[in-house]
Order: sequence, then C-alpha cells, then structure tokens
Amino acid sequence: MSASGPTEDPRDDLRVTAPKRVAAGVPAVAHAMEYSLAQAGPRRTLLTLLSLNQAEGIDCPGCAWPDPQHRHKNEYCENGAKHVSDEATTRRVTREFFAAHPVDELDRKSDLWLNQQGRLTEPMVKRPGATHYEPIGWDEALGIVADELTALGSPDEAMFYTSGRLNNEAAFLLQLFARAYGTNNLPDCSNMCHESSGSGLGETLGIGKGSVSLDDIHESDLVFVVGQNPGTNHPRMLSALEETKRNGGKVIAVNPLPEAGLFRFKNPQKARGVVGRGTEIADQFLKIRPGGDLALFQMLNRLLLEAEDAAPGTVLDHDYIAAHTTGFDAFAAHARTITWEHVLTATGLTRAEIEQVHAQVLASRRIIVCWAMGLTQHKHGVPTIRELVSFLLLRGNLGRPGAGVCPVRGHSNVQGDRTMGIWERVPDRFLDALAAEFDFAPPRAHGYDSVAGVRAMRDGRAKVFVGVAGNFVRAMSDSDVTEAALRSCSLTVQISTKLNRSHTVCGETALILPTLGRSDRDVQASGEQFVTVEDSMSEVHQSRGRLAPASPHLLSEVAIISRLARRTLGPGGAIPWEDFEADYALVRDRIARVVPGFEDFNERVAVPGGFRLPNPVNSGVFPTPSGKAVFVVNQPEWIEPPAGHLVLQTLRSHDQWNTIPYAMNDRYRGIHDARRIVMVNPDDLAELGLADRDLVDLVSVWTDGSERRAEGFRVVAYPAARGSAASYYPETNVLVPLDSVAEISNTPTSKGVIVRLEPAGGAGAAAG
Ligand SMILES: Nc1nc2c(c(=O)[nH]1)N[C@H]1C(S)=C(S)[C@@H](COP(=O)(O)OP(=O)(O)OC[C@H]3O[C@@H](n4cnc5c(=O)[nH]c(N)nc54)[C@H](O)[C@@H]3O)O[C@H]1N2
Ligand SMILES: Nc1nc2c(c(=O)[nH]1)N[C@H]1C(S)=C(S)[C@@H](COP(=O)(O)OP(=O)(O)OC[C@H]3O[C@@H](n4cnc5c(=O)[nH]c(N)nc54)[C@H](O)[C@@H]3O)O[C@H]1N2
Ligand code: SF4
Ligand SMILES: [Mo]
Repeated sequence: MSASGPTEDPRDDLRVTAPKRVAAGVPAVAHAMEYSLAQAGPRRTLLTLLSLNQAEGIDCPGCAWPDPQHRHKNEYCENGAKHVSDEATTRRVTREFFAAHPVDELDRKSDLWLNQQGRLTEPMVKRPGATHYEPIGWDEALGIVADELTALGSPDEAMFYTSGRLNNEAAFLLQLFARAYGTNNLPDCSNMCHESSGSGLGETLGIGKGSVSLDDIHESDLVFVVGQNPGTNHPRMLSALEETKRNGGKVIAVNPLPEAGLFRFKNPQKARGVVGRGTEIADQFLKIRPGGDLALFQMLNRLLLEAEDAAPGTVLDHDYIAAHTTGFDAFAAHARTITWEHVLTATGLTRAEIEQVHAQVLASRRIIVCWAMGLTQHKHGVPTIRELVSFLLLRGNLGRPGAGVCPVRGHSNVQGDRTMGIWERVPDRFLDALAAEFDFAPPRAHGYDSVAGVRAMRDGRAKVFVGVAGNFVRAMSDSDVTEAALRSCSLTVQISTKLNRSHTVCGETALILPTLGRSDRDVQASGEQFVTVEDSMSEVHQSRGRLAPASPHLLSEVAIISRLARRTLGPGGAIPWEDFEADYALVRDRIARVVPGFEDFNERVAVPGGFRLPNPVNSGVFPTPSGKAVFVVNQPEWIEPPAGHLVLQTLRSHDQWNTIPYAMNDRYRGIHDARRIVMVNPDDLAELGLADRDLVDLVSVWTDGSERRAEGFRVVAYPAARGSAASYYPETNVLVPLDSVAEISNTPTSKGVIVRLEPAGGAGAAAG
C-alpha cells in the first residue's frame, strides 16, 4: 500500500457546471447557513455568528483579512461562517470512538471523514506497539512528553510545529518554552505559505510585513491582485475592492485561472448586492502562465524606465528614489535588457495586454500590489516579490496613502505568531530581549524550518515532534517522505481541536492533546480570559470565545504549554508558568517588555478594535543595513516544462480549509462531488491526445530523474492558462519533492510542479 495519503477517498461522482463569474451574493449566505446549522445547530450558530469579528467577540479563524472600523452586524463571509461552525460543531470524538476504530483503520479514512467526526474531547495515547488510542490523564500525558524531551541527547532533537491558528499569548509561551528548553526548532505553516514574502520584503524594505491598511485599499487608484483567489480565500477583501471601485479606483487581476471573485462581486451585506448585478471587480484580467509574474513585473519596470526616457521628469519619482533607495542604477541598467520575446514566452500574455497595464500604471498615482500563494510557492517566488517592490519604488508607491505592498496572509494569526517569536531564525535582538526578561541564555543557532525538520526526522536527527494547531503531515510536501519521517519519531504529539491525519501517522508513542478553540469560553483561575491576534494589516485586537467548551476535559493552549513547560523544565526558575496559566494578562505584560510595538499592551488592547502596529516603511524608515529600500537585480526566471508536460499548481477548492475539505465541491469553479480532478485547458488536452473526463495519473518529474505519482484523477476541461494544470491540495502533495523549494525562503514549490498526464493504469503506470 502506498503511504501517500488516505486510501478511502470518498466516491468520485464528478459533476461539472459552468464556472461562476460572480462571487458571494445570496447563495453564499445560504451555503454558509446550511453548513453552520448542520454542524452546530441553531443555538450555537447564532451565538458564534453574531459575535464573529465584533469588537468584543470571536476573531474569525477563517483568514487574516482585517475587520473594518465600522462593523456591520454580520461582519463575516460564507467561508468564515463555515469555518467557525466547523469548530462549533456539536459532534464529538470520544474514547468509545477510538476503541471502535484502530489507528490503521483511521489512517485509511479520508481527510474529510476524519474532520467530520467532530471535536476531540479528552487526551488520548497510542502506546508503543498498540493498535488503538486509549484515554490517558493530562498529568500522565504531559509527563510522557517531559520525560521524552529530557531524555533526548540534545534539545535540537525535538521540534515544535505551529500553524497560524495559535493566538499571541500561546505563541509567545511556546517559543519561550522551546528556547528555555534549548532549541530554536520552531517550524511553522509560514514556511509553506508567505515565507517568500517575508524574505523578499525583508531584503528590500527591511520588514517582512505588508504596509497598507484597509483605508489604503479603499483610496487606491490601482490595486493589483496577483496570484490570489480572494472570492474563496479572503472573501471580505471583495468588499474592500468594491469600495476601491466605488471611489473610482481600478483593479487588475493576474491569475492563470479566471477565478469567480475577480470578475464580479455581490455584497451580501448590502441591498444592492442582494438585488443588483453586483460590482465589477477587475478592469483587466491577465491570464498568466504559472511562474510568469517575475517576467511581467520586469517588463512593467522596463516600460516605466522607457516612459521616463521619453518624457523626463514625469514618470519616475526621482526625489523618492534618491532619498529612500539604493541600487537604482544597476537595477535600471539590467531592467533595460529584458526582452519582449522572453516576457511573452514566460507570461503567455500578448504585448498589447502588457502595454494596456502599463498605460493604466501611468495613469495611476497610488498603486497597491496584493498577492498570495500564486507568487510565494514558486522556485523564484522571492525574486518575484523583490521585483514587484522595485515596481512600486520606481514611482514612490510606498509610505503614502493608497499605495504599498499587501501580502494577503492566510491563517488568522500567522503574522502575529511571527511577531511573537515563532520563527526558527528569529533575529538576535529578539533573543537578547527574551534573555534579559527571563534571565536565561536562549540558543543562538538557527533551528529547523518545515523542510529541514522533515529532513532531520527522516535522517534520525530529530525524534520528538510536537505539533500545535495544524496538520503537518498533510500540509507538507512529499507526503510519502513526510509520513515516513514522522513514523520514525519516538514521540509525536498533536495539540488539536479536531481529528486529522497527523493523528493517524504516529511515532512509536503518539499523543492527542485536545484543546479549546477560538469559539470556546476560556476560564482560568483569575476568571474568564481573552486572547489576542494580529491580522494581515498589523491590527492587534482581542478574541473572546462564547460557547461552552466542547468537553469539560479540554485545556487551553496556554494551559497545555505552561504545564508542559513546568513539567519539562522543573519547578522554580525565573519563568512563572503557573501565573501565566492563571491570568493571560500577565503573559501580555511580558510581551509588552519583549516585543517592540507592544508597549502598554494590556491597556491598548482593551480598547474595542485594538491598535495597529506601526510599519516603519510608512514613516520613510527602512530597517535594512543601509537604512534604505533596496532595488535588487533579479535574473529572468520562469518555468519551461518539457514537451508533453504541464505546470501543475496545487490549490484550494472553495469548500475546503487548508488540509481539510468541508465538502466534495468547488462551488465557484463548478466542480461537484469530486476532488481527484485536474483542470486543463481544452487546447492542451487536444494536443496531449486527452479528452474531458479521461481518467489519468499525475506523474511529476524531478531534476534527479525520479518520479512521483498520484493516481486516478479525472480531467476537467477548464479555461486555465495554456500549459498549466490545477489540482487540489493536499491530495497532490505527494507530487512535490521535498527538495523542490523556493530560493532563499525554502518554501515548497506547490504552485510549480512539472507533470505529465498518463492514462490511468496505462502503459506508463507499471514503470512508476
Ligand atoms: N476558504 C478558505 N480560505 C482560506 C484558506 C482555505 O484553505 N480556505 N487558506 C488560508 C491560507 S493559510 C492561505 S495561505 C490563503 C491562500 O490564499 P490563495 O493564495 O488565494 O490560495 P490558493 O488556493 O493556493 O490559490 C492560489 C491562487 O493563485 C493562482 N496562481 C497559481 N499560480 C500562479 C502564478 O504563477 N501566478 C499567478 N499570478 N497566479 C497564480 C491560482 O490560480 C489561485 O487563484 O487563504 C487563506 N484563506
Ligand atoms: N500542495 C500544497 N501544500 C500546501 C499549500 C498549498 O497551497 N499547496 N498551502 C500551504 C499553506 S499556505 C499552509 S498555511 C499550510 C497549512 O497547514 P496547517 O496549518 O498545518 O494545516 P491546517 O489544515 O490549517 O490545520 C488544520 C488542523 O488544525 C487544528 N486546529 C484548528 N483550529 C485549532 C485551534 O484553535 N487550536 C489548535 N490547537 N488546533 C486547531 C485542527 O485539528 C485541524 O485539523 O499548508 C501548506 N501546504
Ligand atoms: S474574510 Fe476571512 S476573516 Fe473575514 S469573515 Fe471571511 S474567512 Fe473570516
Ligand atoms: Mo497559508
């Protein structure tokens, strides 16, 4: 049996309807309600939805898009509602459930089935050689982890993975614990997500965060939406873009797929969205080849330089460039060498299309570039981001209203977790502050990121894996290698709300530690607690759960981490773990002293809506070594598949949340009741001798000549860019080699996998 993922995928009943051009509107509300009521029932649905994204309510765990200052009564979208209801579900996974299902049976179940079983209710252990998980008390469970950690030859044989679901308080304590224990091995989902943004922005601007606010989006003359599917993944971004349009701004979308929300949006919060035709979003849509964005921005930059030549003093912002940047001359000399021939091949666009964009750029004073995984998960993701920064710098589009960089984050607190020190390469100044505050010597050597962590487990250099708030085995690339790596551990620990495949891929001993979710009320010794998060635009605010916890045996993440730290590090010591567990305000007091920008944290976060962390770029301060923004020369790079091959991107359906499908549909793309599908342009299909609905295997070819295979995918003729293919993650993670990573950021290249499509069970199948 192949190790690559569950073997009992739900039945393939593929039905295809026309892709949608309009996002949201009344159907979105109906779909959200249907899912919420089925999961959580009317009472819990009402309690969660009414408080979702309200100033004193639950921060939506759906994505990191910020909340507007003036909130509606219904300040959430279809997918946010589905996401919080999935957590608020009334279904429960009990000890009887684990007694009835051996681990190897659970291991064959689909991701969808595992999630549908409901909330975890008590700690469970799979002991060495056992076939089942069995109940275990909290004390004994944490004792097992502490004993394993203290018995390791070196703290660097342990790693602590997190996703951006973790709140600030728990994140701060987790990194503090890991470092007090002795390791910087803090891989996180960022490594697979926006790491390229952090790398590219850090190098050019000195800070790896976005610079814009919601008001900037509203006021911009031109917003680029590049490599992003907001209709599904950041739905309320469409309300912001609607505002841009109503204020006379333009939107240009760049994507290999004609995604629904990019064209038209019916705002379900507004009467005009319910009865009208909705708002047109993109004024221009560029159906780009995967990986062509670097070439696109390089040509836009060349055109700006040439426009300046033609009308000196009218195009570039010379004052800005002189005052705030370095590297312009070398950059400009290189930009002039970019050729149309290269750019048209790399992008698949026409010269007229690119010249039309250029004209719009010239007509726009204030420009914002937004992006997500379509840029970051490519081999040359970091150069692409550096190039779009240069594009903005040329006309001084940073640090003034309506202009700037906007990497649109995924997990609701992924940005906050980094701010709190969840980073395997955290700067020394952070470690210095930690050392001073808690009187210990944190380790200085960089830790493992996600890819390095898998290599370390695979090679026997890491033996204990602790995962908090994610599903590492399904999120990571090269599923077979990742699974074998985890199975080789002496201990795997998952701190989770719901069952997922990381619980069925076990080390010699495996623990499931169930925890409160965002929507659950959190009461500790000092009373009811709230937690804090930071969104994609650096707004820090409270989140307060409302529901009765899914089980009386759940502990909060803060409590689990504090107790584990106490058990592992022993009593005494300068870190008051017990106090932290009793009163999260005491954690925030320490954050205020360690993390810049969090001064008077408790007072400032008590204000409804919280506060915004300053981005120095907006005051003309660039924390780079030179103190200036940097123009970087990027060599042209693009993806050129060999004949007969396509560039496969692995993405999200409308009805999934990261590794967890909520349903078998992808509503906006018109795909129903199937996930093992691959979308390909009909002209490519004709060239490959394939037809719509053919059953194929996806075979990825890697530079060392090795191949990886994902079997049994149904072809769907789809208006995708020529030469590209698209299929869902995590089913296709098996195709991405562990060593296939982005330069500098080490992010798996989930959007640039070279594949061929072989008739399923055909001649090639035996060779695999
Ligand atoms: N409902 C829902 N919301 C989510 C999530 C979810 O799973 N479900 N996940 C959250 C997380 S963690 C994240 S990181 C974000 C992800 O948000 P997105 O980045 O929007 O997510 P993907 O589904 O990976 O979609 C990538 C988009 O980039 C396009 N693309 C692919 N390759 C290229 C390319 O080379 N160039 C260009 N220009 N475009 C390209 C794809 O066609 C697709 O539209 O969403 C967050 N929000
Ligand atoms: N091929 C491919 N691979 C990818 C991507 C891609 O586009 N293509 N995208 C990458 C990206 S952008 C990301 S962010 C990663 C996502 O990777 P992860 O963040 O690791 O995965 P999730 O699916 O978000 O994790 C879901 C699990 O989190 C747990 N959980 C949910 N809420 C809570 C909570 O409040 N507390 C705790 N303790 N647990 C909770 C539940 O048990 C649930 O099963 O995947 C990456 N992998
Ligand atoms: S846009 Fe994101 S944060 Fe806002 S309600 Fe939707 S899923 Fe939640
Ligand atoms: Mo992400």
